[in-house]
Amino acid sequence: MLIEVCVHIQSFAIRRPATNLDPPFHVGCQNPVMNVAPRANATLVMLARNSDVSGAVHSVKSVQTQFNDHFRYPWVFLNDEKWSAEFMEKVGKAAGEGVNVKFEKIPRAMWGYPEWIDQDKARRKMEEMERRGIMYAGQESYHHMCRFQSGFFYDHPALESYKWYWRVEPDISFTCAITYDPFIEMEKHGKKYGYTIALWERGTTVASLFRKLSDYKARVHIPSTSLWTAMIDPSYLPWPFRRFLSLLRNRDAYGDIWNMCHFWSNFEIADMDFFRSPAYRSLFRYLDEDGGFYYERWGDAPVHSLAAALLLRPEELHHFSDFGYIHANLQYCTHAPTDEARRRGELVPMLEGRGEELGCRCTCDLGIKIVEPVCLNRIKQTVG
Ligand SMILES: Nc1nc2c(ncn2[C@@H]2O[C@H](COP(=O)(O)OP(=O)(O)OP(=O)(O)O)[C@@H](O)[C@H]2O)c(=O)[nH]1
Ligand SMILES: *[C@@H]1O[C@H](CO)[C@@H](O)[C@H](O)[C@H]1NC(C)=O
Ligand SMILES: [Mg+2]
Repeated sequence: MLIEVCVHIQSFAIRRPATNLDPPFHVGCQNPVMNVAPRANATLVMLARNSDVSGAVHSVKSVQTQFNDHFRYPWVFLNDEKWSAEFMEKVGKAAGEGVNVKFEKIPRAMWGYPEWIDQDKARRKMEEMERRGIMYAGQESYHHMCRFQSGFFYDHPALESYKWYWRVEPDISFTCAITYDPFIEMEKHGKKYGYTIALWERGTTVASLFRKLSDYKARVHIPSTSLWTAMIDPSYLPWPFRRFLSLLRNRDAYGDIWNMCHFWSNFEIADMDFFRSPAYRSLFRYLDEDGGFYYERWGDAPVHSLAAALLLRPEELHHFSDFGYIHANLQYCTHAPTDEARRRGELVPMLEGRGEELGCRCTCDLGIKIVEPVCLNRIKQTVG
């Protein structure tokens, strides 16, 4: 049994490729800014409410200052309700002159319960989750939002004509200057999905999501990539006892558990044609019919992440290791504080491969928690 357990655990080890398949696109500052190539078929996208106006202005200013003043990609703002004059005026002004800005409404069919959902059951489950302290679970609109961001945004008429998007949320900041065009680089390097933060999801929000996807994977015969394996922690119980663990949440039918690692989707630069592919659409339909967007609180972050792990090759993902980023009370930082430096409030730049400095004119905020790179390290084993 001991040997069986060792062999089982060993089968989850990730074999690192011999060369780094996902180095940063550029290191340091590009001087002059690399904005002379024709623009990509791309747009910046923000989903927001009218009440998010000040956070939206903050985010737009940050993206404009660090990147888009030099590149002038258009913005699309999406809302399930009519935009207020105040939002359009303030946010439009933050984007500045010479940038195309659209304020769009989300069609009814993309936001709200599909007909097969038992709404009484959904409300009952939401109250139950709320009582158990699952954040936002009692808020119906949050569930609609997660479902929209999982399976509909890429079909919105205002986004249909674009291939690439950069998702921006209210109240985020970019803490480095971005002096090259990430869309062009993604295209050039055959990338489909880009992220900056990888972290742990709260298991209670998505109790059955991993099991459903794992069963789907078996049913439609999707082979395991190293990225899928990187999302799993093997069970230490020997066969045949292991499979009884499958009754617990976030486990697959064999009893192994999702390690809860996922990409934080509030920043994403991705190819919408990936989400529009028959493979992703059929995966989303399968999840949507299950009802977990309402009976549980499936977020679009774990859905995007596990779908990417299932359907993409590891080298089709890109870690924007040079994009310092703050969302709410967490950040990804290109500069690591050493103990000594922390006392003096100083930061030491992280070096990439050949000893070159990551990022350009980065300023990390020592007052904001830096996400531990545990998930990041596990995932990055798949590319080098
Ligand atoms: N139009 C609209 N946008 C929404 C609604 N609920 C959430 N959003 C947007 O969806 C995104 C995510 O919502 P947040 O409330 O930030 O949720 P979160 O990022 O999971 O959690 P936080 O850690 O609180 O930021 C933000 O861009 C919100 O503006 C809604 O009911 N209507
Ligand atoms: C942009 O991308 C979309 C989606 O792939 C495509 O339908 C459209 O034709 C592209 N537009 C241009 C100008 O290439
Ligand atoms: Mg948010």
